[in-house]
Amino acid sequence: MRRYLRMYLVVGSVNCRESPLRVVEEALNGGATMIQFREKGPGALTGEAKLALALELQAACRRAGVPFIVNDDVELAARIGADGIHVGQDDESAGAVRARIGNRILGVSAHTVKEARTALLHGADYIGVGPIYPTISKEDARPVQGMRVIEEMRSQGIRLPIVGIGGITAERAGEVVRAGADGVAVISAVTQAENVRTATAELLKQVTEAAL
Ligand code: 3NM
Repeated sequence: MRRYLRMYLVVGSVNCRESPLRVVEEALNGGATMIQFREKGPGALTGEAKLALALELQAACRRAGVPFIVNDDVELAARIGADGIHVGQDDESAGAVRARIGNRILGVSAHTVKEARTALLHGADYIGVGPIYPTISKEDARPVQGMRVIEEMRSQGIRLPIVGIGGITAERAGEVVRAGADGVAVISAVTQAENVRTATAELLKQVTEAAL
């Protein structure tokens, strides 16, 4: 699990300046280790269009041998046979999701040590912790946490795989890993980059070097 979290791209059509398929393909070429389809925010696709895009992105991930995770939408994940699902604290309870998805990957957003412990009890395979820095990509993001929360989780004995999220750039990725994360999850640092492939590769490099 930990190696899938190194350079985890979270993406939806709303985040992309060009076709989401092209963004995902280029990120995979740059070494993205896992992809999450997060179709949220103003103008997000729904229904058949959302399904069609999910299938397109899933196919690209399969070609690359990289897990494809669906954010929040358990129905969609089940329908397409996604490799996993990521849920927040406000979404369907992680325990209920685990019961529905069997041994597929379950990711849960956790903001405190208590939420991390609960996620573990509910069978999470990893937790997403953030926002580490201010983010432009999530309207209802919680207050910025900084890296302290990751350090605190580790010092309190949370051994679950952790991916940091929120405002992470290549310059900041190393310190997130040194604080105790296994990798970084990003939207804008990759989707808004001039060159998606090289931006992804640089993030992966920073994480890998910091993990040594
Ligand atoms: N979840 P960017 S922050 C999807 O704190 C998401 O749980 C967050 O986008 C959390 O890399 C966030 O552009 C947005 O800041 C991450």
